[in-house]
Amino acid sequence: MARPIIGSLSSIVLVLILAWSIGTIAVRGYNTRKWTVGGDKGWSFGVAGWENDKPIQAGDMLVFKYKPGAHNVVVVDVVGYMECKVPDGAKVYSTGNDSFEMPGGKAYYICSIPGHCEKGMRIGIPPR
Ligand SMILES: *[C@@H]1O[C@H](CO)[C@@H](O)[C@H](O)[C@H]1NC(C)=O
Ligand SMILES: [Cu+2]
Repeated sequence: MARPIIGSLSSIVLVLILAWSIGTIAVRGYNTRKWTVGGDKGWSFGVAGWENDKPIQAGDMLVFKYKPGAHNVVVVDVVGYMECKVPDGAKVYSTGNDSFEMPGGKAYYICSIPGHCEKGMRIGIPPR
């Protein structure tokens, strides 16, 4: 017995929607990248500027790697970045392997251990 036409059509539509979803996820996964901040040196003194020539985009992951206890990571705003100031109540990440997904706008990260931000432990992305 032949299947009703309506049933076949909805099956085809379902398959198309599935294919589109898988394709979209695959393309997104392909386009997003994982960046180890500072490259081989990791999150360390003088890392500021590392970001300047990197095509980091929204959705990419930023991974901060460092020896736990030696440094930390705090998400700040542009003032915090420029003046090396940590906002009250800001969350301090300190596992030594802290990941952040790049938001759509600008993102700023500093190390809040006294003196470290001034010694180049700050990045602003995208740089321009
Ligand atoms: C760092 O964290 C990521 C996920 O957050 C994990 O996949 C990876 O194994 C971790 N690496 C180390 C060295 O702990
Ligand atoms: Cu530090």
